[in-house]
Amino acid sequence: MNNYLSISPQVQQALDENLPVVALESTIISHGMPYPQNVETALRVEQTIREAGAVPATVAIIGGRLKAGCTPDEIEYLGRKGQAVTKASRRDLPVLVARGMDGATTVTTTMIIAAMAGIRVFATGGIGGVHRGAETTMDISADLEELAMTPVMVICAGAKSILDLGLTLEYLETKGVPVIGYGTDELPAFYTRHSGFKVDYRIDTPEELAAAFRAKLDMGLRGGMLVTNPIPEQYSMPPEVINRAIDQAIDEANRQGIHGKQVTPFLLARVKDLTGGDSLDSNIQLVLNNARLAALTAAALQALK
Ligand code: PSU
Ligand code: MN
Repeated sequence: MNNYLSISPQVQQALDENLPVVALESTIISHGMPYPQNVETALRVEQTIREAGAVPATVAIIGGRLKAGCTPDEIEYLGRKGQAVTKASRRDLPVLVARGMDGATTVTTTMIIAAMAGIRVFATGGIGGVHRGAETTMDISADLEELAMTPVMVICAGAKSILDLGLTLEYLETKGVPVIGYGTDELPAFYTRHSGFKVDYRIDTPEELAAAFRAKLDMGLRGGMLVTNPIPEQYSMPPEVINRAIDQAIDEANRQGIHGKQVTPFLLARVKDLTGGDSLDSNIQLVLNNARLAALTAAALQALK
């Protein structure tokens, strides 16, 4: 525990009673979706986790405090402020905290704060990874480094093909991060169930996900585990539609010289606009799907203690 962490009373109680807790990120709220769908979705995701028998802990930085568990008012605040909230990765924490600022947590910082609070399972939409063209830009998300060092299981819907999925898998292999397909042998590509790339292992039950992660923790192996859960078939998008939008968004980003931490939010917003909101519906559904799996997995992990 440290002086900068604030665990909400509900989350603290759940941790004290060894109840399952699922962490959620806040960059998906501020930078990943438009208002008001972002706030509606964040609250629905929390409700889905409760219905599946776990306690949600939305993570954010508010007034310089690292929050494990946000109130609905805090979620509303982050959602309204949107891109005006600092997107906070690992390197942003020292100054944001010292200055008492707000920050929306990415996968990286959500993992950091979840681990500080003793939360082991985290659900989100998509992770950052190795960007296309990284051989010249060196744009590789800090999320991959965090997965290599922080003991939190991240349940996502794979990665968007705004990234180079093949290089992202290579990087995770180098860093020793297990990549699991939930009910699939193939890495899902966020909006679609297929990418053409194989995952390391297919696992079909929350109990086996929990057992694998428990074994990793017990062996003292550093780092997390990446679980990729394909979007439900009925919400998946035609690959040509989504890939055309992604190619155009990347082209625009290159022409406009977008770089650094702006790249991912720029691409997410452009893809959403170019697909006329269809991608937002898919995005919402896959997050709900990941939240359910995370709640069941967190419960299975508690049962092993
Ligand atoms: N990918 C998505 N949706 C998101 C993000 C990524 O499909 O909301 C967010 C997450 O918070 C992720 C972050 O951790 O973007 C990665 O940013 P970067 O690529 O700058 O590391
Ligand atoms: Mn980047």
